[in-house]
Amino acid sequence: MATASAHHTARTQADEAADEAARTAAYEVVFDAAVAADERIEPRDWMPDAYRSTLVRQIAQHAHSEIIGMQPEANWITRAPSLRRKAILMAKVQDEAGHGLYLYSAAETLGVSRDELLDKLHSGRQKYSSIFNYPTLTWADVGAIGWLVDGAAITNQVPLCRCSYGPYARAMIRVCKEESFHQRQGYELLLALSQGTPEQHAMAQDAVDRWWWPSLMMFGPPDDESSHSAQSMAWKIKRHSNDELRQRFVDICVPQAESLGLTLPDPDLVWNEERGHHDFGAIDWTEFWEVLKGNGPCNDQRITQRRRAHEEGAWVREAAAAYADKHTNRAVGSTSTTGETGATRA
Ligand code: BYC
Repeated sequence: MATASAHHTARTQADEAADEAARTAAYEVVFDAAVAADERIEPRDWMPDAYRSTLVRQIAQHAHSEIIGMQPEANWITRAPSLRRKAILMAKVQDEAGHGLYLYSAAETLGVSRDELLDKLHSGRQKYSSIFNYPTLTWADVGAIGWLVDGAAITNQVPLCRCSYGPYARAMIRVCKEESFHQRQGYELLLALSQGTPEQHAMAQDAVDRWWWPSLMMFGPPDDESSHSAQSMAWKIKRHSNDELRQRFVDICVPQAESLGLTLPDPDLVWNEERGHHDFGAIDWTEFWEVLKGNGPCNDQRITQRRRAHEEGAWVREAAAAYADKHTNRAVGSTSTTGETGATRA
């Protein structure tokens, strides 16, 4: 009897495994067809584990970049040269916090919590954009960040509005609108400096000299060294390769630099009639990989400040949780008299 029962159990397990494999294969067909038809994948849809983990990696990295990206510019809020500039800069830095929130929320739809993601950022297990490891040395850096860094971000993010994952694509629509506003304020700030005194012009040029190459690195490694691009493009998470977007950005910036009266720091930058694009000089990829390894000028400072902000914000999170508990308890307590469920009331 015992042997027959064990045999039966083994057969049942094998059957279940076969059923599971058949179900997964069927789900996969539906998923592939949705991606091929440019339909959106939504949180409750079946998706391959690797698709989910790629999205968590990219969206988390993006969210972390937004909140770490607040630091270099916040550095200038107290020293903005006028009330108008200060108000604009404060609004911009707050927008970046908002972008972080949209993105953490998009990541949460994939089954990870914000706490878990922040923990990974703080312990160095997840990345943020290389660009935010450079210092903001002068007021003109605020303009260069707006023009170049937000400009690069828009170039990268507009195609993400068509990303196959619905919540990420929808978050990008609003982010891109706000980023274009940021880009224009940076351009306007740099224009004012460029057309100002010789010292102001020199300050604007110096900022562009320092931010140009790191901005080109924001698009990620060259295509032949980009480990995730091929799969992410097949899944329509990414719509263009790193090099394609970098080229698009260079082509956009050249005429804008001319209008600004500033020079892009690349002697090899030249229009190539045959390609219909600008050729540009070699990027120092050693510098990029060093920054990713934690050896950029501000890596330690950025992560130390982020951890401190998180610790100092603990009381806010605790207060919010205590308030939510109180609210829920009150709602549950009132169930007996109203007949409503606590969950509905909360
Ligand atoms: N920095 O296979 P690849 C903003 C990593 S914030 C650091 O090409 P993928 C703003 C990459 O993660 C803008 N790491 O990767 C905020 C991978 O390593 P792992 C932030 C980089 O994902 C405040 C390895 O290199 N924007 O706008 O296919 C103020 C190989 O790369 C970087 C986004 O996050 C980098 N630059 O493509 C102002 C956009 N590049 O993960 C402005 C969303 C690459 O295997 N993200 N790596 O350890 C993306 O579009 C893509 O993730 C990337 C990289 C194009 C960045």
